[in-house]
Amino acid sequence: MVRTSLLSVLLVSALGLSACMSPPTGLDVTLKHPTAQKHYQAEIKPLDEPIALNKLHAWEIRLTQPSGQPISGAKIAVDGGMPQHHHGLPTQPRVTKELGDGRYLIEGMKFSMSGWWESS
Ligand SMILES: [Cu+2]
Repeated sequence: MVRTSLLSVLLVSALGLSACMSPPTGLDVTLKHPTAQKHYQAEIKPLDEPIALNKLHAWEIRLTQPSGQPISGAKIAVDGGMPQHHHGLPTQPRVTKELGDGRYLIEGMKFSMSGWWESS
């Protein structure tokens, strides 16, 4: 099982950030990180942009060795939530397809509000 370090996604909808809390400054919102044990690199990207609130959408994750060699046959668990609200993802996204070249399709992702989301 591959566990990536936390990837932060800042979702700013047309409504702007919800008034309750603003995200911390200096947040790393790059979508490419080493995995927790630093054995692999993980890069995620949404397949539909801009990301719509409260709509299911898909992401792609690409796993490589530090050398750039793609990794096939990985088991990937998707989890996440909003650190400032102490709630998780509203859905249980999962990898549904291996796309080749180290890429995997993640379906069932949904953000229920704008703000700071983290996935691991
Ligand atoms: Cu929230």
